[in-house]
Amino acid sequence: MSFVLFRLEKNVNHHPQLLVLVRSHLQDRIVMLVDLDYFFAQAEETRNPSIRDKPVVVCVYSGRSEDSGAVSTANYAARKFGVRSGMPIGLAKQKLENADAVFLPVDDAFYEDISKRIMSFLRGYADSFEQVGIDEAYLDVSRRIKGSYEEAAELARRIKIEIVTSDGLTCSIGVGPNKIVAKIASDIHKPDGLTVVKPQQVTEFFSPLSVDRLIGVGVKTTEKMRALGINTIGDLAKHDVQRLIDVFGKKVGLYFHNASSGVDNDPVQERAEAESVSRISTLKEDTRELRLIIEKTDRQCKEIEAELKQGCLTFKTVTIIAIMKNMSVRSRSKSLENKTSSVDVLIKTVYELFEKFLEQSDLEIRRVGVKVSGFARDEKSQQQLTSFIEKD
Ligand code: TTP
Ligand code: MG
Repeated sequence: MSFVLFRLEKNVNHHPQLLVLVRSHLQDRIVMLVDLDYFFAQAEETRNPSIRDKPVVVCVYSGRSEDSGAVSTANYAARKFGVRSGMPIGLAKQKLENADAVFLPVDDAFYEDISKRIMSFLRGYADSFEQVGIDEAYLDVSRRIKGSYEEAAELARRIKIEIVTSDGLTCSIGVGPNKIVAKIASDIHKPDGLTVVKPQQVTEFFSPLSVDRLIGVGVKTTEKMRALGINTIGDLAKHDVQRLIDVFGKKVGLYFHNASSGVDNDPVQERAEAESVSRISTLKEDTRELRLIIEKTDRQCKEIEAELKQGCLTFKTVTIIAIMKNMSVRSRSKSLENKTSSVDVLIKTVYELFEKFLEQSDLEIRRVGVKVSGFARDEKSQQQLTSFIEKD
């Protein structure tokens, strides 16, 4: 079959509809997308339930001045005031003036711990599993539930209950015949949503939705589409595929045509690379002396570098972890301007983070750790759609 597909792809400029037809009949699958609701902010609510009814804004502080930095995410109470991910903290504060809002710094280590636990049991529910972000994963459940959408809905309900029971978090789940349908279904009734779209319902479900709901249709593409008279996914599906190819190129044009028709054969598959690599160890004695800490973390950085080399990975985020004398756990992170694999950059960043951390705390430290994350993906494994479509 792959041979036939290859031949068709080669001739697709002449017969694009053929490829669409072949793709749509390749497989009958049931795919689920599980996305945790307002994840970082909800995680903070579980740690401190007294903030649950207030607007909660989780921020990445740049440290240059008190309010410099950006909103990472906000709970739905804050979103009602117009607060959004990526917004400057100062602007979010203006919007929430007199709203008794809570502003908190991101605590990546805490969220990753929750995420790892949830992802690991989600993986157990899937024939194949693909985590696509800290709070989001696709599950192909076709075999497990023997192709029954009723059973898929039942499984989704069980998963929702399990996540609430284990970690006190709500999520939104979309169920459909492929990843594109599952993703849009999961987004449509947030928070705490469950939306099942059977194959025969896809056209009706997609038609009225705005094109920017499709992955890869950002601000610029939406503008271009509007100029072509395309506003809804239904408009896009009806648009001549050859004209889409003329405007957006072969790959992207075909992707838009297939996606808007609810056709997507992208498999759910485990992503090979780790999300983070870390080392943690106990100091010879409880201390606040930078030199003793750095002696330990320098070694950790070199071990991390060796592990990253094996996987040809570069990293973007550096986190230091300090377990204090009283066993409380603290962490500080820095996002680098550019991805790197340099151990010197790692060592320097860890040094700066600990230097600053020691100024802010007065307890002695018992254990220290270093973690790197935000890895670049191996170019060769990026054969999927997301590698060429617009991200904004
Ligand atoms: P999302 O799932 O996109 O957003 P969310 O979980 O906060 O909200 P929703 O209910 O709409 O799913 O992102 C997951 C986490 O990733 C989010 O909690 C914080 C982080 N994040 C950022 O740090 N910056 C960003 O711009 C976005 C979009 C997310
Ligand atoms: Mg989410």
